[in-house]
Amino acid sequence: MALVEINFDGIIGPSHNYSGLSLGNLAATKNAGKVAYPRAAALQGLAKMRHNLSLGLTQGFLLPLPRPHAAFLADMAVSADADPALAAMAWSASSMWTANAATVSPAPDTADGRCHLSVANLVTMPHRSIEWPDTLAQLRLAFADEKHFAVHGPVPATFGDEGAANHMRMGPSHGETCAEIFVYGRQHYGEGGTRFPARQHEQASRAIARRHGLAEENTIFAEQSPAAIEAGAFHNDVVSVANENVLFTHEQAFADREGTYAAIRQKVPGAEIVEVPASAVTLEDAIASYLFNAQLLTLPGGTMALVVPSECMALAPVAKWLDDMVRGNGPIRRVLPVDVRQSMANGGGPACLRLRVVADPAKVDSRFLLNDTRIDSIAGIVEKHWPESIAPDQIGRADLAETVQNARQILLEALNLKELG
Ligand code: SUG
Repeated sequence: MALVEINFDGIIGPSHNYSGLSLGNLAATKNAGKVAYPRAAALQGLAKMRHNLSLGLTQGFLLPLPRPHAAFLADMAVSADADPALAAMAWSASSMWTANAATVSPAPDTADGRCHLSVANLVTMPHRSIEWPDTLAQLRLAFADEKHFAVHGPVPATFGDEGAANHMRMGPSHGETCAEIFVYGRQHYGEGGTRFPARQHEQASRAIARRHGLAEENTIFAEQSPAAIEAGAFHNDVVSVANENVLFTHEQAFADREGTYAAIRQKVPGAEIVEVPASAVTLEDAIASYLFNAQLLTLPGGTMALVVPSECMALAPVAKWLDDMVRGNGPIRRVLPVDVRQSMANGGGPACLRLRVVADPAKVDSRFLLNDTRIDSIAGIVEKHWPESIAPDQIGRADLAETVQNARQILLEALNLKELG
């Protein structure tokens, strides 16, 4: 069985807009009310997928969810045009950030030797809490082979779970047993307390580790530093990313920096921790550039490359740090910038846009896997049917709702995935 890392990127949906829905996500709140460009956004996402495919990597995708979410508005007893805030939630294209779709424990790590996926409940943000039923339907289809996959429902909603964005895997190679690192946040109340929500609950992470059948000796639970959450790192993947034996992280990512590094070194023989000190790149610059919301990838030849948002090149301390890193002798040998600006303006960088699944591609429903022909076909549909722009006052309008629904339907038909309609 050939286990490889497959990146499932979310196709950016036709209702992509900027509604400032995520408290603590500084880009999203800063850009609230701006005009969004769904067509350009989706084409940027597809260009990133094409880029990774051209590197020789295996690439999959997940589909946009049905929007506007009529059942949510009905449950809230409002009509689409009655309450702009609720309408924006029902219209959000936030499922594009598939790093929040599920937590994935590949077969070599689990007790029953299957790859386990737990859909994330995303309860902290109302617009994201409505994603999981449709995401689950999609995961059950893509990973329907029960001999190789176990797809779980969400953990109880009282414990917030944001999926793979707060989960890392480290070990000698993707196909071998690895340590799984779960990063959770804690709310600190009172004087000196936190303004922003901690979106990943420790108990959600622990429940997932148990249901996935992970061995205790290969599991680490680490608290995210409250300072990082305060600075706008609403998920761990805004301040850390791991691949095989390498952790690329900001000095202020974890509440207990030394303890977390020690646990990693103990459980991951040969672990290399590439730490960016705050003296070189402040937490603020790391979050503004999304330096760590990068895809750390092992290329087919074995070289490790970092796919970063192009914003990193525009911020001098970050660009310098990356340049010095590549000139040095570290494990990350290449830096590859990509333009995902439309997603970035909502706080979603290259790493947010993908869900990593280590599996044998032959066991995945092939309709969810990409090749150049399929990307061309998706891009053609986006060019023709995705709205060029969405201004805030258009959200909730019946004519735009029809355009958005129609665009998704055409995509489902072209991909032979009508059962998700
Ligand atoms: O949940 N933004 C997303 C961004 C998710 C990024 N994902 C990872 N870090 N893995 C969020 O905060 C903004 C939508 C709006 O405001 O219109 C939003 O949902």
